Amino acid sequence: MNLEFFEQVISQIKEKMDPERYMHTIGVAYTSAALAMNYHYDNVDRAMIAGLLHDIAKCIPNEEKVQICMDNEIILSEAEIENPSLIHAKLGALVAQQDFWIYDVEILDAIRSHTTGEPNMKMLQKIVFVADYIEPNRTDIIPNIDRIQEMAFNDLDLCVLTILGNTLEYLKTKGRTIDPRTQISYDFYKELIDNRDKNKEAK
Ligand code: DGI
Ligand code: FE
Ligand code: FE
Repeated sequence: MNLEFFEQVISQIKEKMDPERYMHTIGVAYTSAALAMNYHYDNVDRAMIAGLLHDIAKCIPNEEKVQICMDNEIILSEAEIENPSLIHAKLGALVAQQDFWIYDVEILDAIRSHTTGEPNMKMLQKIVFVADYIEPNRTDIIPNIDRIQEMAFNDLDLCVLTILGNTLEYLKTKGRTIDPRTQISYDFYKELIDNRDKNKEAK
């Protein structure tokens, strides 16, 4: 572990974030590390860094988020224009590069996909996506969180599907716009789990 780099990242995120977001970030970092060890992901440090930086763009005011994307020729989807808070995922990948010199594609992809998910995610993307939802400092009230935390360590794909399903359900009850990426990710993992179950039955 490059301790100096970790300490630098931690002190910078603490400066950029409000205390609640900072607590959540530390929670996502250690939960990502725990999941990485659980699934024998080859690089626990990488998981920690991805967890530490996943919400790095969250505390940038929305108008500024849009402006920075325009300045950097980052194309925004309709859903992002309607809900600028969604932008923090792709913008986070840019900030990680520009301010933290992170060029590791696995880390950048994990930051980029952490809010909506993505079909066929790589291990680190799934780890950060799940850690973001289950980390113990989250103040949102999540139904059945104990069961989802347990599932995270036993069946990562099913856990991704469960989280996407809960998110869609939540967005529907709140009447919020659904980003097509969230729906596409759900459909992908639904089919994956359905096929897996069918194959199990056939055996
Ligand atoms: O940044 P965090 O709060 O830690 O977590 P996050 O990046 O997963 O963002 C959570 C919010 O994102 C949550 O309120 C649900 C919302 N979200 C996820 N998918 C969609 C979405 N919001 C809209 N409008 N549409 C989506 O498809
Ligand atoms: Fe986020
Ligand atoms: Fe988060």
